[in-house]
Amino acid sequence: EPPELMAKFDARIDADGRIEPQDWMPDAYRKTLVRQISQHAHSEIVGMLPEGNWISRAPSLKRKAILIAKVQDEGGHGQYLYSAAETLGVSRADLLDALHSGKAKYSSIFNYPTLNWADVGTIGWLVDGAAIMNQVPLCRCSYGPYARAMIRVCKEESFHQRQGYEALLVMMRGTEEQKAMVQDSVNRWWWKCLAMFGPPDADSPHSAQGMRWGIKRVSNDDLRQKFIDATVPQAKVLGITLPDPDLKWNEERGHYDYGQIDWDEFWTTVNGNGPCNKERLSTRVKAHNDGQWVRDAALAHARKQQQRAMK
Ligand code: FAQ
Repeated sequence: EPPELMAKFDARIDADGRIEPQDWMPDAYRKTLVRQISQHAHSEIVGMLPEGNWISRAPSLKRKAILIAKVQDEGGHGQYLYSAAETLGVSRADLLDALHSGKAKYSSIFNYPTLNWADVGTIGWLVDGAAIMNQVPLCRCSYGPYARAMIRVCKEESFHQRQGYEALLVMMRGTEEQKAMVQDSVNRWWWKCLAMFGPPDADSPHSAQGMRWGIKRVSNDDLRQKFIDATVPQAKVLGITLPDPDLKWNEERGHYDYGQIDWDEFWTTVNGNGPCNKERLSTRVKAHNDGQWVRDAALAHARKQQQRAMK
């Protein structure tokens, strides 16, 4: 790498400046961003599936309209993120190939099933809640296009989080069966959401470099702790119990202590063997193949427009 360009890049990072697509950047920085942004894009697109399963079974017209809008937003987030990744010189088609062939990662959380209607509320409250906690610092990421995409994404995620929490509040004011459904749902999702923030800092190979480059602003463990501290009071208002006997306020630390996350189960899921990995991937591949005619038609239309403009 040319030393004078490297020095200029380092100085920009040290001054907390932004790197833009036309700027010189070290190869490893580019690769890290392509890895993270594409994994993030894939998560948004695969993340449409668990909740999408409930659109046809939503309990009212209002809930159905909200859920359709929410799932569409996630599709939109995937589009902004693929566009941000393309500014780094990779093609969307190649990124999608990597997803569809099972080579690319996406968030572990989307490999668990949505078993009851409360899961839709819990995903909004906890999964979108965890996503916001992780994404707000990414609005200050050193790579301009990613940081800017995150601003709009975070605004939409806030709506998602509130609609989920509100749906659960309504259920908690309902019948005993409804309350039990919410508790069952939170029991199943709580620990998986804590794992969304990634492995403990000591076992996170990319953290040190990501922090040095200003891609990561807050560590995996610090974000996890912030999420727990913010969520415990919300669980109290809701009237549910978080499924962790070790969850206790620690006066000295000024944070909640919490129990052990099952990292073996996390890695099993990340490595393709969670409860729904195969189903999610095959649904995604089918959706992509079924949409081929739309992409063909859009390209044919664009070609025609271009020919007309040249006449
Ligand atoms: N799942 O060294 P680190 C959403 C992998 S929110 C699967 O700590 P890093 C919204 C990691 O990739 C979810 N894999 O890595 C929504 C790496 O593997 P690699 C998406 C995970 O990058 C809500 C290895 O472990 N959000 O979609 C996970 O510094 C509701 C070592 O880890 C983002 O992607 C995991 N949970 O930190 C949509 C946010 N955690 O690549 C629909 C952007 C770690 O070496 C419905 N990403 N791994 O093979 C990030 O902030 C970071 O990439 C982290 C991981 C924090 C996820």
